[in-house]
Amino acid sequence: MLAKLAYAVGKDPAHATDRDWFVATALAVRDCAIDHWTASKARNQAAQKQVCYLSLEFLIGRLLFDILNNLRLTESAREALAGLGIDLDNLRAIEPDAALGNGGLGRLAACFMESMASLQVPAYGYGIRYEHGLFRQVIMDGRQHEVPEDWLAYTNPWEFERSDVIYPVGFGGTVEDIQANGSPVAVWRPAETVQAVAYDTPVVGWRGRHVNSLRLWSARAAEPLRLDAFNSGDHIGALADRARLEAISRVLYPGDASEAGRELRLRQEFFFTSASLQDLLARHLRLHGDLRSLPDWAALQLNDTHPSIAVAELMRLLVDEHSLPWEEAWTITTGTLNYTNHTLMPEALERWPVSLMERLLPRHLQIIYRINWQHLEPLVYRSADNEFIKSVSIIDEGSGRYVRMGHLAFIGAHKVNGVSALHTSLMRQTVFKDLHALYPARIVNKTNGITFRRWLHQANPGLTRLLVGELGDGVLDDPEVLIQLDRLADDAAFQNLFRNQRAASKANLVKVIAERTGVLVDPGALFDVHIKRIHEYKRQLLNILETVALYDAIRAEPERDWVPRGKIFAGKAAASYHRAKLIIKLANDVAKVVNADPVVAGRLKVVFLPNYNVSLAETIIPAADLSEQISTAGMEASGTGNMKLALNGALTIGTLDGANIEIRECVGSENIFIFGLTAGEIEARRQVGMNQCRVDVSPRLERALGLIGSGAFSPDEPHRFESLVHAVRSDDPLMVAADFDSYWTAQRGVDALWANPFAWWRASVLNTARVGWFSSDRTIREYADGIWKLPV
Ligand code: 26V
Repeated sequence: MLAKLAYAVGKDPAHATDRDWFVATALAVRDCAIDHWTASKARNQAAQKQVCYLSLEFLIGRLLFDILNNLRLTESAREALAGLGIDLDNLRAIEPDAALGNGGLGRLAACFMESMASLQVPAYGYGIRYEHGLFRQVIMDGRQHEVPEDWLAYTNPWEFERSDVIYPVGFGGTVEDIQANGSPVAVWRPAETVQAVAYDTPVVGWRGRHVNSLRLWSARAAEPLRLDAFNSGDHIGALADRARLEAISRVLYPGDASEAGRELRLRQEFFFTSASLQDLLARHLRLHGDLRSLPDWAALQLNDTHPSIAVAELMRLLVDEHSLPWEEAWTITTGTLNYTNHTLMPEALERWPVSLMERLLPRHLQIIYRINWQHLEPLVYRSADNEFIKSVSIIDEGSGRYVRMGHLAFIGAHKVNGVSALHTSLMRQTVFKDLHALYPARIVNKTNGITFRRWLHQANPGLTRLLVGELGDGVLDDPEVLIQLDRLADDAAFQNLFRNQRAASKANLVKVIAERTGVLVDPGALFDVHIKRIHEYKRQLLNILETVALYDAIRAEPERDWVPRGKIFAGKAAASYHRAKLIIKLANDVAKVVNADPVVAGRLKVVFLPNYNVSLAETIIPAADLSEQISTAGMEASGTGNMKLALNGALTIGTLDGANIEIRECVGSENIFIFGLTAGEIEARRQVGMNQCRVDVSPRLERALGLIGSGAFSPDEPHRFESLVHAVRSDDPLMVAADFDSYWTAQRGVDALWANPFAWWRASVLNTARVGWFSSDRTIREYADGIWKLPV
């Protein structure tokens, strides 16, 4: 550490800041991973099929404890630093989060990378090295403001720039058909070319047994500046091209939906997909010499449709650049690619205007047309129904012409998967119904998981020590060992120890809340936690309405023995998503009034914690008593926060949506609070048409809506929340009114269980005991077995 401080950071201990110590420590720890990394690469090359995980997002968070923990070095590092008068936990807090993702999809990619390394699955993660990750959320006067994030400002000690690994990526231009050896060949002449430069980060697996690489691409202009322009005096113009090209890897798109029509986004997608495929083919040729064996040696996973241009780009590389016949190239492509779908919401399904595709990727559009024709031709010949043909076509001609990226990915893939049992079955019944009829074996389910190393061992070391004490070291290696806790669920002494761990985490969270918001939450209160992106379908509004109704009820009968609650919200809204931002304002306005009201003091506190990110999640989750998973049924593909919270012993209050259904199967229906309409019931209502079966707004909900709508929480602007209230009262598309009463009743069931500590802590222990199945190690084994055909 001292040597790193001196020779890599260039400081002596007398002048070193905590940041200097962090960098020195990280570099020393990184050294410990390098030999494992080199050995792993040698093993990979030997004779193993490799996974390429293509993802526009990797929501990694901090890496110091990930690597220390997986190398089993945490305690020795702590001691070594203590000897130098440095506290490891202080250094931990200095590392900026690598926030190269928006939410669940990006975090899943990070969990999968960790699990693949831990299971010794040879894998490359491929993505973009954004200079600026997801914005920092600042709350001012209760409203969200976005501040640019700058994670690379003080160097990134984990990465290696590979200046020798560079690929050209073209855009625009023309396609010329020429004859070569008597056969036609398409030659794409791009109008401009940008270079993709590789940056590698080691991904250290459990006990250091295996280390994979996360390879992120950075955009660099081939020409640093146009000398002719510079020499003729146009100094700014000489640099303009460079700035424009390098903008590709400048910033993560902060929407959590695809935003078709944004050219830069399509450039990002093609940029990293093309570079990754070129890298894969170069490696394959080096090792195996013949591209026809690609499917035997590589399995590619497309994380959502963002990299789905890979279908056309792999065809282009094989046919145009490597001169393979079309049919052979198609066999290779469909034998190698796989696609994971993460949402069925129509607004979120990616489609690109044909005109944009034609301008930016003219050769790819030709290839897409040919793929589409080879896919539709048999249907046309057998005179299939016209509506059916339209619905399975890659080109959407409904109004305007668009390329449907989900269809492209589906048709080009060997397997297509959903991320929970319900979501996969809805894929078969809705968005991909007709494609599923054509390719009935293609859709498979792979229910999401989370890495227990980060979400239990690192985030909750106290609970982990308790578990190791009771169950032995094996619980660190095999999540299924947790099931042995079942027998301790009724043991009052164990319950007490379990409870003490929660109390310690709550005390810590109370401190963090006080520091960041000034609100003092009673550590003895039930911590009711709703943490995730702010989205209407996730129904933070339903929770706020219940909060207001509870506030109203406490004020009406302050003498009753109410269960004290802390309602804790956190999450970011997309910068342009006005209704989501208004929900944040409402949560803050309600918090202000409730927290200042002496009548409810000691019974109800409401908190909105700013800037939710991976690190804040690691602080909140171990302290949660109740986990809010209350999306409108059928809309949350899986959820993964639900798994993290249950693993740490929080009871779930939730709808029958996403993986909540499978969580209920594992923990038992008596250890979870389920409420609300099912996806099937909601679908039936929609069929009838909303008007015929409008729910009555119950008196309790009516009062809550009335308070919000009349400005009780926004006296400075009484109509501020009118639009939110109006939506619930009128067509209620997200079933907030329809589910309110059943949610209220479920919440009172929560109160009743809390009032019986033995029963509560029994259920809490059983949650931790029974969710071993949600380890991402299990998920990765299923991908390896069912999709990648790889031994694990
Ligand atoms: C985006 C949008 C945008 C427009 C409005 C609606 C909407 C809904 C969802 C999305 C998310 C896009 C993809 C995504 O992040 N999906 C998430 O993937 C997680 C990992 O599989 C999963 O746990 C979440 O349920 C799913 O929302």
